[in-house]
Amino acid sequence: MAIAHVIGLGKSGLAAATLLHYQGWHVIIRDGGYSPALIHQKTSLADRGIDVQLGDPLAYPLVDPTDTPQLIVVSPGVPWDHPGLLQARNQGIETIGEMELAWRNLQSHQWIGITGTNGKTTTTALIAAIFQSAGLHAPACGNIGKAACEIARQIQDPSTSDATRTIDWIIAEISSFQIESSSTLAPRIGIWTTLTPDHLDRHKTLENYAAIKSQLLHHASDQILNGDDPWLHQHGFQQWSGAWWTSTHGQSALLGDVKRGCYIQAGWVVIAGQPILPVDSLKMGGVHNQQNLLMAVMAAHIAGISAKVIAKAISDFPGVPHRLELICTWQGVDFINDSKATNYDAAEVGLASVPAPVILIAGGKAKSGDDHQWLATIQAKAAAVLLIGDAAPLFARRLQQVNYQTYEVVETMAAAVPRSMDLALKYGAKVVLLSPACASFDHYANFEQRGDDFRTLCQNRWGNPKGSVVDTLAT
Ligand code: UMA
Repeated sequence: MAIAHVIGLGKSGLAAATLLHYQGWHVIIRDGGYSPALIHQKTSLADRGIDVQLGDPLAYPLVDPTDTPQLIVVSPGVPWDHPGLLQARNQGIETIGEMELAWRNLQSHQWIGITGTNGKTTTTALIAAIFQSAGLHAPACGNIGKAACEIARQIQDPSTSDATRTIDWIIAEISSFQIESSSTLAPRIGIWTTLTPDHLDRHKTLENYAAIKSQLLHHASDQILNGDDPWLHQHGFQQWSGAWWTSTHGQSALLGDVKRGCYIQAGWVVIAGQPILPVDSLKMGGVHNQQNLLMAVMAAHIAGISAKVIAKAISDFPGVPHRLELICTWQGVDFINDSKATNYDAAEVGLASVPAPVILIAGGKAKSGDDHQWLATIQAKAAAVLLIGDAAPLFARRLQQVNYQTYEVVETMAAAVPRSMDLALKYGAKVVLLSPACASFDHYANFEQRGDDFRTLCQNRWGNPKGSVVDTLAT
């Protein structure tokens, strides 16, 4: 029996291992971690015939060469240039990412691949909602939270219902980690939302990071680019002159040789002179969400979906969990969960989109990046900042350096939520916003768990759930 190693036992690793096991491989999952949750997983996977090695240093060659795998499938969170993976490649072992494995199994279907530093989750969710409204089976997957291999497994399993097994489009949010480990991934439509420095601990330079994102677009048959993004505007035009460009600044602002694309004119989303929907039918605020809307509408138009269906889907769209998600309103104060804002740019965009004055909850595991614009927006809009997590001392220092005094180090979410209401009343704030500008791994398994904690703490105190969100992953 052919041996496959799967590196990492998170969502991607589990989905890849399950798929390969189903296809008859002898699967061994190797994970560097050793936690009670992983030990529990190992036991349940052993019952299903999948071996797990925890606390694994990930090195090749193996002590017993007869155990050498024919294939290694790598989770996105494992560095693609990990020394163990370099050793494996030097030994000639085929090494691919989980997304590449999904692509190899699903490439007979039409894909939309959405990448970019920020905006990709909302754009993905909007596209999935429009396509689903059109009666298409178009599951969202990838970085948005459902591993693409899970879909591959579902459609191959005869016990899955026929409706689930028939796929019209795959709507995949694809991170730079997933692109760099997927050399043949070639979507029908590639979308690039924004580019600002992120993940530079892994990609080293902005140029490397941009080159990885470009790869997805180069492999796509049609490209859609956000012409309002400063980096794409400056660097994308030469390279993508035949692409579909989008702009919130009207048709004359469209880039590209033929100036084709989707734009906002007189309060309407328009394509080639045809009004599609009023821009204010989208309930999510902020110019950045208008940019996401334009890219989603453009993709739907290319796929042949009618303006009527697009307009209805957008007006019904309730929002995305953890992305400026309205949790509840108490005494006129909106509590908003923007836990997905894991870097300075996303947090700045979140803060800029809500009405001032704001009580901001920020902090977690700090990331490298340029915080100047974020600090300037805090000075302009935040009445007070509550700092949580490992980044609290660093953020306190940075706020002091820009002469911002009304911050408090509260350390935990459980302390931040009640304190935020005291401060909202004191300063007449309209909004309490969790927008961390940090990864979550200091206190939480992921940003979803952090946002869920905030939501539960708010609803337990103030109930009155107001916002509801679409579960785009359910299909
Ligand atoms: N691990 C190792 N060795 C390492 C690194 C990790 O063994 O060197 C192990 C960890 O101990 C852990 C497992 O790998 O048990 C975790 O794997 P993972 O980090 O790839 O996480 P998954 O649960 O598989 O989730 C991944 C994506 N995570 C990352 O890219 C970091 C999820 O994106 C994605 O939703 C999921 O696959 C399904 O496709 C999250 C993310 O943070 C949202 N993405 C980054 C972002 O948006 O900024 C790119």
